Amino acid sequence: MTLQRFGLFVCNVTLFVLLLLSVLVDGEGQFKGFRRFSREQETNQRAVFEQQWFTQKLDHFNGADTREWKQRYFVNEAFYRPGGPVFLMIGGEGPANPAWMQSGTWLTYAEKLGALCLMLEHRFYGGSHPTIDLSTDNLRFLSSRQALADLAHFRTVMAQARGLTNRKWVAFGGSYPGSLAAWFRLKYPHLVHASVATSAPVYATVNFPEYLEVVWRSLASENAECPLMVKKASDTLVELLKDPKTYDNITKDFNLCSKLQIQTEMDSAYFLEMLAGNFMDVVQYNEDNRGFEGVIGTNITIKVLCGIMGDTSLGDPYARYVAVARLMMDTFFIKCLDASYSNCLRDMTNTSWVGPAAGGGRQWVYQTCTEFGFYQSTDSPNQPFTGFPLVYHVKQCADFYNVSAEQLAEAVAQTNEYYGAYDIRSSRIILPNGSIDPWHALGVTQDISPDLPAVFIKGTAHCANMYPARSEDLPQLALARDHIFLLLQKWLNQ
Ligand SMILES: *[C@@H]1O[C@H](CO)[C@@H](O)[C@H](O)[C@H]1NC(C)=O
Ligand SMILES: *[C@@H]1O[C@H](CO)[C@@H](O)[C@H](O)[C@H]1NC(C)=O
Ligand SMILES: *[C@@H]1O[C@H](CO)[C@@H](O)[C@H](O)[C@H]1NC(C)=O
Ligand SMILES: *[C@@H]1O[C@H](CO)[C@@H](O)[C@H](O)[C@H]1NC(C)=O
Ligand SMILES: CC(=O)N[C@H]1CO[C@H](CO)[C@@H](O)[C@@H]1O
Repeated sequence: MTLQRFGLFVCNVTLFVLLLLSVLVDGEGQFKGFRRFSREQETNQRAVFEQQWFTQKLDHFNGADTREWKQRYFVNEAFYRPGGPVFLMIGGEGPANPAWMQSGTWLTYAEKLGALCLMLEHRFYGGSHPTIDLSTDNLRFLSSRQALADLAHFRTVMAQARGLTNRKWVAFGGSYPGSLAAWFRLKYPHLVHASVATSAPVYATVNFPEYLEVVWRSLASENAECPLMVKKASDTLVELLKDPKTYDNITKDFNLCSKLQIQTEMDSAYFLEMLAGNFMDVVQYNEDNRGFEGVIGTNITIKVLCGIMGDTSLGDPYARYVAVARLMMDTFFIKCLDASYSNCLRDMTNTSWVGPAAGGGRQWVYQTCTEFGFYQSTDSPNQPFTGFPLVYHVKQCADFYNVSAEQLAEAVAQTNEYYGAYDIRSSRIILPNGSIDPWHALGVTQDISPDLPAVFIKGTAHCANMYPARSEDLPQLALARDHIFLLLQKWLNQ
């Protein structure tokens, strides 16, 4: 129940947020999910875009293993003109949201180019269940490599079935699926002609302290005092946590579900990260247009949070920090904050498909422990928060999946070895990034070559260019969308 504002009852929203894929997933399921709204919407949309099911292999890398399962996908043929290209939207770390079959910038491109549009849900998320449960043993079939092989097989079979083998296929994705879009083109160049890899973290790293450095800068771009006030408040809270006599007050201040108990460093780190998560989420998605996905609370922006942090009538910076937490709880209908790491541990180790973290939290954190890291630690001095260092994140891998720090480090190194990290050797991949999105720190921010262009969007957040255009969009965002279109148009003529 922690940050159920994200619809997932998982710990550590921010991890998810991370990529959270924002995209396809209904908000990262986890983070942005706001499932209670999107569910209703999904039902309406399903009437138009029926979910369909595709037979996949459980293990693409073992010819002797013949087990199969059904993967969910969606089709929109409304824009297709015979001879046109095929657009493939890649699902990520949450349920694939059919809202994307109805709106989104990729559809405006599809309309102009006469493209057939497909969206494939990622294995282990949403309704795509390769195994009977989410036991750690079964999760070994969850990886980006298996996901890319799913995409390759789907691409091949769909092309044969629909006579699209000679059409040009273009992959789209944002956040983690953005990385998959780049890697799909990289690893399967014969199957995909071009990719748009939005807000894609292509460099895997166990420790990702730069995330919070960008949060500092993004808050400061609103108002130089703002991150200083956040830091003051966070420091005050850390001091209070040293004295158990303050716990009754803290419990009341933040409306905790039960009296605060700090027995281990994990308990305090979990609580501190949850509160910092309010700022991380808002910065990552500042002023975007996720509302079309059914996401609520998109009017809580950096400006709103910095307004509260600068409002002396609310009391000292700590009192303003409390006000921010209260605003988030009200906005997302959270009755009380569950600050207990042991509850988080209980939820994250529940292996049922209907369990409390099955919306994607258990699966995504598994991927971070076995492929990517991406831990948004407080290990840098140039950021506002204290108290959730790398060890806290690494310990979760052991607690949830029995993955050691050494295994984690080796897995992350292997990911970079396999995909090449920043050194992408490919062509026809567009790499957009937003300057206030903390994820740009792991993305490609400069053209690698004329054929691997970065598209820099000053002042926008995570995946902004993928959402449907609005009249209030920054001019540079509108220009970026046009620029991407022109590149695609050019490449489709090659
Ligand atoms: C708890 O809050 C009350 C009211 O603000 C304050 O008077 C009291 O000193 C606080 N208690 C502790 C232990 O900080
Ligand atoms: C955000 O929108 C909701 C619903 O329209 C409204 O109740 C709330 O006051 C708004 N919050 C802010 C900070 O603008
Ligand atoms: C896992 O979650 C489900 C659904 O909430 C619940 O029924 C089940 O008892 C949980 N399993 C364990 C082992 O806690
Ligand atoms: C955890 O992993 C270690 C080594 O990888 C293994 O020896 C041990 O049996 C595992 N423990 C559990 C509970 O699975
Ligand atoms: C914030 C950031 O890293 N922006 C970069 C995005 O990519 C462009 C290249 O197109 C760079 O100039 C920006 O510095």
